[in-house]
Amino acid sequence: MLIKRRLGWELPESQATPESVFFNRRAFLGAGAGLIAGAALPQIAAAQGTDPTLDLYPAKQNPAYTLDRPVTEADLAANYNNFYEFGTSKDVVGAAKRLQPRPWTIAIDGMVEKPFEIGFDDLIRKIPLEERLYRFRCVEAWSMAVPWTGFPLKALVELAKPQSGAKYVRFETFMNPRIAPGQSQRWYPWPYTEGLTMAEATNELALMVTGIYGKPVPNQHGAPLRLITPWKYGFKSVKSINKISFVAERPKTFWEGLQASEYGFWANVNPEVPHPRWSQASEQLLGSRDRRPTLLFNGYAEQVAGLYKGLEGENLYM
Ligand SMILES: Nc1nc2c(c(=O)[nH]1)N[C@H]1C(S)=C(S)[C@@H](COP(=O)(O)O)O[C@H]1N2
Ligand SMILES: [Mo]
Repeated sequence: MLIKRRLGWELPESQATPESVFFNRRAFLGAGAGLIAGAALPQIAAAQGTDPTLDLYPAKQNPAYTLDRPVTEADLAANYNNFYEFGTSKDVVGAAKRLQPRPWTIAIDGMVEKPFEIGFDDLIRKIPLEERLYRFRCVEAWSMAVPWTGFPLKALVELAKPQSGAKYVRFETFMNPRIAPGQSQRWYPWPYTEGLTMAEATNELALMVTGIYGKPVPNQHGAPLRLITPWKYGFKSVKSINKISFVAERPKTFWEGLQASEYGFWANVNPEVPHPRWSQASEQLLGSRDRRPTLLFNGYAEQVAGLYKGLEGENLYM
């Protein structure tokens, strides 16, 4: 049980990992419990049926990301969700219990040096985790502020080794109507897909999330792996990802497929550009009477405004 089993499709670590990431990881393990304990703990956890990544939490907080508002209560965030695979109400906790986040394999394909699949529990140990406090703004004009745990998407892009022709990253959620009843509703363009330009994907803010409030991410928040792009409306932050593709053409996203006149590819937060059916000027903080003015790029203009130079002709804010 303590011997790490390597499945046929798994690359030896030194092959799959760029050197910088590989050496970071060794430094990371060396600083922590040590190589032997670091490798054994998850195996024991898996055998006991507990989450095999518990030993990675809580991760060290990155002090570069600070908030201008209180952190939303964990219970509130965990009980007010959008996860259409499990229903269109905000109360999906019960239905989402059917999601099985183990075993979980992520396919990396498209325009990469060599497509591969990787188990989530292997992936999470290839890149050091950190905690970040981010604002989060849903297109429906409510917002929250939460501590996410994860790693920069940029590190995963480096691991994937995209070819120069790759211009976009496309993310896909699992597809299984037997566990996700919403996926039986044929008028939705399942599976849920999202996309970013390469420049967006390699921006320091784009985070692959594995945890929230210092623990592995629970099902309703998108276990075991989701995206968080805090300068964009929440629907870009696709949950329960099992495929990441590097492509030349701009991917058609789930919400665009459903209603292109209301939900576009870019979806950058902008208080001055209303949704066709409501204003985006202010937002309701979850769990508070406080309505706040919405901030351009959700307050992250300094980090991301430069990504959109020369794209002024596009529908950047819906
Ligand atoms: N697969 C999937 N991802 C999704 C959604 C969804 O319905 N399915 N909803 C999106 C929307 S609209 C929002 S606001 C956020 C909500 O994330 P949270 O429930 O963790 O707060 O998830 C996004 N990611
Ligand atoms: Mo949303």
